[in-house]
Amino acid sequence: MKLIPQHTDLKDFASMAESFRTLMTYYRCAIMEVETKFRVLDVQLSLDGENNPIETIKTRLKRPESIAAKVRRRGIPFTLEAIEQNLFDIAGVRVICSFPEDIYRLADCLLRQDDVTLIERKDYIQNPKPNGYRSLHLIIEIPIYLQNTKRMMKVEVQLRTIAMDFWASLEHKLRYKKDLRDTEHYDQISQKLKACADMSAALDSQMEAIRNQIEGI
Ligand code: 0O2
Repeated sequence: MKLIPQHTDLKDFASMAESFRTLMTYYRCAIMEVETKFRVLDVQLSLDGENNPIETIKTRLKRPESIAAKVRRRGIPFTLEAIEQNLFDIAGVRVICSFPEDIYRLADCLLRQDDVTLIERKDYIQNPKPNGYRSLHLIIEIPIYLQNTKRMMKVEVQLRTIAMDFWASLEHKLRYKKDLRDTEHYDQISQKLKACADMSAALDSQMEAIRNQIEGI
């Protein structure tokens, strides 16, 4: 179904808006499912005598304006089907961990669950972006159970340490505050941000080494 075809009358528009709202509700349900999976893993892993591996979980549903902007940018048709098939980050779950090792342990536990299908994995921890951005990104598909049916939904999961999240949040804030791309400051600021990313990576590995040393005592 076209989202907003030409010559749409008010009744058609209301029905399209309703379909969009329904789809967004399904994504919200998928977010709840994935968040619960992580909360369960957090509790269970802490039972094994370890500290809780998860510090925080943040979730977000992509805003309609951001969906529209991405659809336009990618040249995707403005239909609900095309949006669902092509945009994998409408539902987002960000899991903030204490240590890098926890990220991989949680990701493995999640992907071993038999109702979770991995669609795509991008490891920006092993292979950071040139600007220094680090995180493990997973696109997964999970079922949500509705009144009479089961529906498969895609969710983007980003796993990061506190240090990775600190850097990414500030970099995002600074980057979007002002478009510096065409200014003389761009290269210098990029270099400074990259240096901060390297420091945060070093901090992560030192804190992890201390944790492992303490656990070995
Ligand atoms: P928001 O509001 O966080 O969702 P795509 O999003 O698929 O078009 P790409 O590059 O294939 O683009 O996706 P990728 O690499 O998986 O990264 C998408 C998301 O990761 C971004 O979402 C950010 O959340 C985060 N991210 C990726 N690179 C950076 C970076 O350099 N700095 C920061 N701070 N975050 C980054 P959105 O859609 O940009 O925004």
